[in-house]
Amino acid sequence: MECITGRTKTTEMNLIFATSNEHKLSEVRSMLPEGIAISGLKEIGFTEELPETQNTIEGNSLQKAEYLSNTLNTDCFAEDTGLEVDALNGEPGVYSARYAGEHATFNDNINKLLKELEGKNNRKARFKTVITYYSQGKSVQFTGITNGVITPNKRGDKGFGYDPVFIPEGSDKTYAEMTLEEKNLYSHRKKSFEGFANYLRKNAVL
Ligand code: ITT
Repeated sequence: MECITGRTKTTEMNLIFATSNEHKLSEVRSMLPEGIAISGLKEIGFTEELPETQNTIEGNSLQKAEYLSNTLNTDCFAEDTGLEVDALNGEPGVYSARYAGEHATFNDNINKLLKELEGKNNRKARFKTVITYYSQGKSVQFTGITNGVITPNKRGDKGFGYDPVFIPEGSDKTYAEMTLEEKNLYSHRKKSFEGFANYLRKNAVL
């Protein structure tokens, strides 16, 4: 497979992760099994923005992986993540990155979310990550979902995105109050990545 750009003497393989989000990159690096390394878009010198014009998380995940694979003639994986809030009919969902506008910051998006939820009792939400592995013209997807609630105010300064307002089920801390290791005990991204790693193992890629 082309995406596996080479094995070192210790049989480490390198997968291209089609993301320019450095936070996602560090999180995935913290959950990699033995024998696998990843390179982000910056590291391979790819500076173009990947298209994300689909209206589902699955669609955008596939679009990013397929675009990079076809452009560079290489195998790779991509992921798309969204926060689905019950009282907002599943919003911001696929639009999580630009909820408060095209160039919105994490804070802008959180402020908009908290405003939209003002006076609403139902604070249930879930993070959903869909990884697409695009290999030799074929795609396979792995989904990770974590249920939780949206807090009334921001708490914590770790992590990124909506982390300061999301408490996963089973914890009393927001993701932003957790170390990376703690976040990985609950993480939507970790769950989808585990599916991907199992697939690589089963298919004797790892
Ligand atoms: P790439 O497309 O380059 O991978 P992106 O930042 O555009 O990066 P998405 O389209 O998947 O990523 O946008 C998801 C947004 O959802 C992201 O900008 C964050 O605001 C938020 N998000 C994703 N994962 C998150 C997490 O683990 N914790 C909190 N917020 C998260």
